[in-house]
Amino acid sequence: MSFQLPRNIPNFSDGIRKVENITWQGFKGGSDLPLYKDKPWASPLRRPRFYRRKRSYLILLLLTSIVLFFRPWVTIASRARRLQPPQKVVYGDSWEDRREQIRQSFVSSWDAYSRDAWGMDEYHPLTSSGRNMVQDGMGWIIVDALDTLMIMNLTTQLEAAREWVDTKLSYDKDHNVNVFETTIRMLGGLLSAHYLSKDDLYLEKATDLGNRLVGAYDSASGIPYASVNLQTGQGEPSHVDGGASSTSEATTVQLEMKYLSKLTGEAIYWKKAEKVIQVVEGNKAEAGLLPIFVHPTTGAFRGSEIRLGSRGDSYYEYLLKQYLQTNKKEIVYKDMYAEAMLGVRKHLLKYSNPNKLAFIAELPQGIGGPLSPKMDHLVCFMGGNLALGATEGKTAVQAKSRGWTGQMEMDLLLGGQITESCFQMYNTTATGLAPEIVYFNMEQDDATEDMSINERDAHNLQRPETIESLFVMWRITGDPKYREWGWQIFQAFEKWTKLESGAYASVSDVTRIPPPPRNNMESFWLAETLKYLYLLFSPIDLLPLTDVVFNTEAHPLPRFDMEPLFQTGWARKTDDVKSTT
Ligand code: DMJ
Repeated sequence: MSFQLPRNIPNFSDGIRKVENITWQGFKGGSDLPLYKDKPWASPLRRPRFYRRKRSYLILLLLTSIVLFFRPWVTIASRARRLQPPQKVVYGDSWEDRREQIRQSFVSSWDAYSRDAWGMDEYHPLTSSGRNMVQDGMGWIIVDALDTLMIMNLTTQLEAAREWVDTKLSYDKDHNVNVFETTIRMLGGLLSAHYLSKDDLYLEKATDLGNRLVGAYDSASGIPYASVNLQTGQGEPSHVDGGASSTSEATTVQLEMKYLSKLTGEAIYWKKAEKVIQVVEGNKAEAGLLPIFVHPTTGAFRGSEIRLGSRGDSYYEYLLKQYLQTNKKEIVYKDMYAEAMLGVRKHLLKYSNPNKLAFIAELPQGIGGPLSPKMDHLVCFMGGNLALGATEGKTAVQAKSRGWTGQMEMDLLLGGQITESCFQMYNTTATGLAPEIVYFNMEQDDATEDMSINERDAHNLQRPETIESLFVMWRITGDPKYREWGWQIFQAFEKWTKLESGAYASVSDVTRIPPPPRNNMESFWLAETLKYLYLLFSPIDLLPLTDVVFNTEAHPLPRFDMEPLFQTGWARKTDDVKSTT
């Protein structure tokens, strides 16, 4: 079968030639970022290479002798190693070769899934089996991967996937599903597939699903319940957390619902989604930083815990992206985003010791309470998000030519710093894979490690956030170090998460060699991690950041004009906006 490429998807081979001819004036070597971190051996404080090598041999000899002598008593004191320079780059693989290797990893993952668990919602690669979340499945893996199949031009695989969607996929299930996950993965996946292919099948399925999801918003406040029954449309409060919904879940459905309105001309999805932001904004959270639970009945926050990791993260992503989605007309979201980023700087941004890595900490008891130096890998989307907020999708060179402010410069710089810290979450472990959570060292002590890992947090689910930031930073700055870092991470995935069967699996401990595999492959491995890796090595005019917004599951959706169908249906009461300064 064939599908039509949208106008921004160029002929691949042409595109590759184009990107390799581009000269990134003003960004050679990332001159905006600290040199010693980019190129550890280029610092003027370092001694010449020959001396370093000799000294290294001596140190190695000494350490080997000590270890051999004391071996029975040696224990591993820390689970994260010292900061390392990025691994030596092996030249010879062109960007195009690397992109093809990433495509082959996708094919291998997809073939294994197709062989072992075709059509099932979960894939268990160790037992070569799968499981459905609802009877006969809801397309969890297939629908989430449709647009990656298109972007990678995998037409045979896409044909089978489309056939499954056409003949097997039904959302008419008497079953409760998570509203957020179903929206970002299924609705987002179908809408993106429609955007890229213009195939009406995907829009029909998306509209059917959207109609089943809207019932979730019929709460007293308009905040969606955590779950909804797909057959009855009845919302269901969370069974834990006092029935409260996650803040990030309630506020990360807007891009999908609004685009569905745009495509169908039906305002209902738009209004339901928009109302959620109006309600949370009405709580006037200090410094624009929202507690991580919100009650669907009252619309009030539950508790005071603040973080940009789980349950908080994508609220901040969708503020910015809602502003971008409707061609920068909805200033209300830009204002809220700017306020929140000031709040992040004032209350959450810290630098570790000894290497001053930037990280975004947590406030378990809210503003004014003690700070926790914990950072989820989930927070790593913030590197790219800050850069995207600074240039609004343009390259930094383009953005700096007009209306560039000090704040934008600072946000771009911070985006680079957070991305680097996230890269170090990979670069400092034995496997080169990041754990789920790290704790940064804020003490002024003699510690040699900037971060440590608790045993319970040492797993890796093949999450995308760091790769996502590397992709956005590369697109915006043109600094090739982001591609090199992405390549290093990809090689660690190849080395430690690929099974003999060709499948890829999560691992349970990134500090162990070899890391024990887990019997799971998340759908976002195909939908996000491999897609962002592929785009990192693709031409920059493939899905330009000036034309699309990626939803939080990496499904590209177009930017569009609201008029004449829709308008922002609410306004902030500016008098009430709390200052963060
Ligand atoms: C994905 O479902 C989305 O990226 C979401 O925003 C966060 N969690 C996973 C990936 O880690």
